[in-house]
Amino acid sequence: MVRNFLDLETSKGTILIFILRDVNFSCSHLNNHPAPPKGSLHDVILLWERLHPTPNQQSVLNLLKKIADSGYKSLETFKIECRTVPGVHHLVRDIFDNENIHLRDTRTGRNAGSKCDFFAAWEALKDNPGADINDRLLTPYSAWGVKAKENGLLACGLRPPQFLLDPGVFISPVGNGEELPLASKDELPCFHSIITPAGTITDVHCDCDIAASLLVQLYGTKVLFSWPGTKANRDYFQHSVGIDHHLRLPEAVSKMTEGFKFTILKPGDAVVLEPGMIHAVVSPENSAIGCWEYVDEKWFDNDDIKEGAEWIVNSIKSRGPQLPTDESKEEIYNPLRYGLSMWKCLLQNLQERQRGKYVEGIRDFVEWLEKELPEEIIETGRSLSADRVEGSTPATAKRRMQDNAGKPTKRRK
Ligand SMILES: O=C(O)CCC(=O)C(=O)O
Repeated sequence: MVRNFLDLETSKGTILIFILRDVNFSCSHLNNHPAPPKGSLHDVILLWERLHPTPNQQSVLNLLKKIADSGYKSLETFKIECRTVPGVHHLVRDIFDNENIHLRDTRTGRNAGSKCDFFAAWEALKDNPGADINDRLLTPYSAWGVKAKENGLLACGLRPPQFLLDPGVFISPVGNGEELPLASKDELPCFHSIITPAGTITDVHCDCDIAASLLVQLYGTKVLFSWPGTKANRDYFQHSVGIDHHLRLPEAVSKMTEGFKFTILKPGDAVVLEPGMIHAVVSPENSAIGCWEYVDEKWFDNDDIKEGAEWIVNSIKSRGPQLPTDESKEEIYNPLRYGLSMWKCLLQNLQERQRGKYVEGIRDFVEWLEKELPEEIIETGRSLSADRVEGSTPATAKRRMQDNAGKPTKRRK
């Protein structure tokens, strides 16, 4: 089946096949087409069997087969609306329009590589998913923190679901744990993507215990393994906090059974990663997922956020001065510092709009967390990338995002 951007640009017939086979975004010009079949675990296994049989690929293949035999539950997914179906050409433009993207060797987890390295392996695996990734010329790299730009994914007019546009929700305008000063709070929300070649397996990790992500599958297939941050799961996961490559996926699936979900994501599927959700993602084929990061005042209807924050603060502190080898002090606190900045922005918004219900609870939480984090972490913040969201303007950003969905985007010269 055709799924590359060169073919897309040279054959109208190919474009039609691509849309029918791969896409189930809710797009105005696609409304008359029947929904494509939902991806099954059987399809995922077939895709995975095509990969070069490294020990890691074999262990995930065995895991997929075990899950197929034992049955599984999935997270709730919903559709995201867009004006134009995202294609590889949007991803390519975003990759080149971002000066700094983060590239990670999918075999070692090391941050390294160039855009050339990324595309060499991406193209090789598209043509031949079974290519031997031990060949140094096709080491696969995943690209993450790739911000949507005007001629890239922003041109697709992806419409966030209504609940994200509520005034009690704050969507980060920076993404990826970057520094988020209060002065940036009215900038346009950031949508950024993670682009992974076939065979990518992430660590079992938790993005943030005090903020959520809304993930939107953009291209290809990804499979999400997830666990809620319950006491039992956290007790098990605690020793992996801040340590990359610590907990193996098969071990996590067999040991953390509480609330385990296995979710196959096809283009157009969206899913919420709740605060504190432990997860891992595997990519059976070249694929991309996009993300909005946010906080929501309604979480203060119960104590979960405070409890999650206490748990992670205590987990970090229990390590004493001896931090895990692959995280610096800044890095291990970064998700908390970043989440805290989002809560401060939301608090400011709520105060400006005189929405009183949750203000006191959020203010107490912010003050408490500020005392818990080392001073230098709060003061300096760590900037992971120099690139900022393009086209950001003050004040009406969120409303504009809603208004603009469905309208043509001005092209950049
Ligand atoms: O898309 C992927 O491969 C990884 C996504 C992920 O783990 C995340 O968004 O935290």
